[in-house]
Amino acid sequence: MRRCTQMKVFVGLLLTACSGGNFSGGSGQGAAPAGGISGNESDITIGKDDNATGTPGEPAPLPPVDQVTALKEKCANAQAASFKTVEQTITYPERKTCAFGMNSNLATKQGFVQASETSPATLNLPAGDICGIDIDSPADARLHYDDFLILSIDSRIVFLSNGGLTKYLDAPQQGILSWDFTKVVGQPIGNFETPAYCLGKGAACDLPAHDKEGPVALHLTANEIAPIAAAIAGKTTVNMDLTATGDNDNTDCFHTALTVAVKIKYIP
Ligand SMILES: [Ca+2]
Ligand SMILES: [Ca+2]
Repeated sequence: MRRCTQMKVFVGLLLTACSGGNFSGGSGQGAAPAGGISGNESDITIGKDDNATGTPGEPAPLPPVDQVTALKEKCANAQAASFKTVEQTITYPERKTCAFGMNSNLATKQGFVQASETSPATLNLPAGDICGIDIDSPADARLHYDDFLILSIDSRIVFLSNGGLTKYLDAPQQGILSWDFTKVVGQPIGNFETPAYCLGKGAACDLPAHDKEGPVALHLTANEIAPIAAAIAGKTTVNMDLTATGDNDNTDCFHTALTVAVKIKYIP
């Protein structure tokens, strides 16, 4: 299964690269390796630069609260001129149908979370302290999905389109929920129309409801993103995956193609 996932990542990158012009200047791609070979001794830390060998789906552990608080304060107190931004365009191609009864998926069962399928992507990280992440589809995008959709960065949930499923997950740590399909598989959905969970109560979070079409707009400030930012500090890339779930229908584990611009604000 891991081999398949890695191959999907590889193919996804090829597709993105071949589509041309999607990377806005490739600044994100250029910045990350530059930081990695800077020779800064603080970069040479065990476990910090091992994205390629890390276990897929295993998030970097959240650092202690005081470290996260320090990052929030650094972001809050920085002069406007100290911030830089990198932008990357990620396209998740359309995907359809659940492989019911395969891998971690159960057989079909109406009204239960029986299956999930993931469209993987890789987010390039700049070298520095991340103070905000904006994720925007084009305003006229018509994202549509069935049953539910989860966007995660390093397996930390950015949004989960049915907030009712959060009760099956581990309790949030520092306000951060982690996506773990093994925790929700086989659980009753309850209400298909429960509103979405989004990271950060105060953050802008727009996404279409179940069985609706619309754009995606998520604007995460340091207040929301700092625990994740501190956890992934030192990495040059991180998984940013889109997962769709299903209960029993042929039309499940479905999402339309989604293109998002990911703008990362950081202090070099
Ligand atoms: Ca159904
Ligand atoms: Ca369904």
